Amino acid sequence: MPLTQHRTTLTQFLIEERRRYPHASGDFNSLILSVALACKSIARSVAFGALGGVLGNAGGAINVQGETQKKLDVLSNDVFLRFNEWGGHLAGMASEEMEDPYQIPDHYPKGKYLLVFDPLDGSSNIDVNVSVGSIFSVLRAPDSTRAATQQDFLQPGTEQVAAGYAVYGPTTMLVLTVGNGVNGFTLDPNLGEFILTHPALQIPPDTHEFAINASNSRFWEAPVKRYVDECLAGKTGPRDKDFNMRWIASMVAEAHRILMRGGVFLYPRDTKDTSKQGRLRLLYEANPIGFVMEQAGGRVSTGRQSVLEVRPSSLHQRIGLVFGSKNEVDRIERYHHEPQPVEMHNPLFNERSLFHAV
Ligand code: AFP
Repeated sequence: MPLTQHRTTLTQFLIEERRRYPHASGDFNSLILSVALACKSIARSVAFGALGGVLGNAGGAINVQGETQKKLDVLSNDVFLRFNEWGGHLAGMASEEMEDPYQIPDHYPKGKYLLVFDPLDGSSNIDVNVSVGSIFSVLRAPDSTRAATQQDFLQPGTEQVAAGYAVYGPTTMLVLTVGNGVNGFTLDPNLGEFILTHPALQIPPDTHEFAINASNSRFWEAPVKRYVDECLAGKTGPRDKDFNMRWIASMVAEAHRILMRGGVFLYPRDTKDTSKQGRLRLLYEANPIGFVMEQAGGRVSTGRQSVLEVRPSSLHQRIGLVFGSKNEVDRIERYHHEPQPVEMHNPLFNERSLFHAV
């Protein structure tokens, strides 16, 4: 990039956004920049791969020639903690990698926000060099004068003040919403700066591309099976158009593709493990990705309702997740609300009556 060609950096973007809030203290911007710095550090570790002296997803920390090597997701969690604990903007942090919320050390000031994150999503892809990412969400702390409790984090996604992800792919990108649309920044490795390259991202409302792990099809509920079957029927079925299928098993990479060109992602609750309401986590996967999707004109649903309206009951709660092009998510929700075909049970095994309807 010629020196004379001006490009907006993430710092400039945040300062110009802040001018819309004259009374803003600047704490929020500092927090986002600390998160961005953590993502840059993780991007470097991911890029070095096996050369960097850390493990991918193989096993836990191991001792190699006296050196304790950490799994990259554990290391990424440490990076998020170290880069964000000192700034005085947080009352606490919560992560997929930590059972309980992280308490800000007493020698650092506490602040008015909560940071929730999945430090390395898709980590099972690390060893095979497939794109992975970090996901983050910013909430307001109910009381910034004390350490955050688990309850403080249990806020619906509508309460998020910012959210986004970094995707570590052919390029490293940071995608961010602060509640005023969605903007994409590409890391310039020469400058070490995130540069605004994708302003005001919008998801096309329609698509011909869906993403689901089809190996779970025997566990799907009827509305999901109906939706996928209609996509597979293509021009010969009720959708009257052919569809393409994708599955990267790295949600951040799927979300980024959908943000760039449309599509729909489904990881619905299913009957594979009825003790879980889905595979993906509500607080640090579904809510931040959902906030980005909705800010870009897309939608995010449990299949039955907006994910962002769900009041979390626990820090690591799982949830069924459908997001992407608005008209497809609307259709999937509609299928869940239509009367389901009643499976007449054999009266011999009914619990309550001979004509028990499902
Ligand atoms: P990992 O972080 O354990 O690799 O899981 C990734 C993920 O949470 C999400 O990013 C993928 O969309 C989904 O799981 C893949 O799940 P399957 O392995 O069941 O397809």
